[in-house]
Amino acid sequence: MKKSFVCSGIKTLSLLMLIGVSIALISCALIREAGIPPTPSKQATAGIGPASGSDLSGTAIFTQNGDTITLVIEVQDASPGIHAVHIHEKGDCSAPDGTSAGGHWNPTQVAHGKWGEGEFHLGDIGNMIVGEEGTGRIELTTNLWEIGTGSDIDIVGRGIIVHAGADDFTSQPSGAAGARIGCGAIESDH
Ligand SMILES: [Cu+2]
Ligand SMILES: [Zn+2]
Repeated sequence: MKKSFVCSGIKTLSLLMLIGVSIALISCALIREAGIPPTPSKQATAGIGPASGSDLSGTAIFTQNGDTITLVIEVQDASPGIHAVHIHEKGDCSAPDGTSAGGHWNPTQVAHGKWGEGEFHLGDIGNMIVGEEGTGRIELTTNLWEIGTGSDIDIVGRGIIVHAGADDFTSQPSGAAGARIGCGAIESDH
């Protein structure tokens, strides 16, 4: 009687230990999975050069994580003030005034507007403030674009345009932002 009681105790203890070890192993696996930061799956960049006689230069970097793309645009040697920034149809900066980049990139065929409010072009990035030192930065995170998929909402092959003036977000078709003082073609990084 005593022996079998001890044996059943050991059996129960073994079972509990097995369950405990299993829980610990599963927990470790789950923690490890959750702890891995998502690696950037795709990136695209545009080197922004001067247009319409400006001295402006800069970069636009698109980085994708999962379904989300973060765009960071930085410019130097720009005139102080508010400058509209858009994605235009074509990654063609061959014209000195940047007009070769075409109109606003508008794959969803809606009215020009302000990003995130009502109707807006997928290229309507917004206004960038440039300080006295001539530098400006604008950041945007979205799941409305794709990188390198060849779809209608793929930003690769499009153009980044920086304007002389501010976007009023209402004038059609492009916000009355004035001359094009910066231009860059968006290219996929491999
Ligand atoms: Cu524009
Ligand atoms: Zn627009």
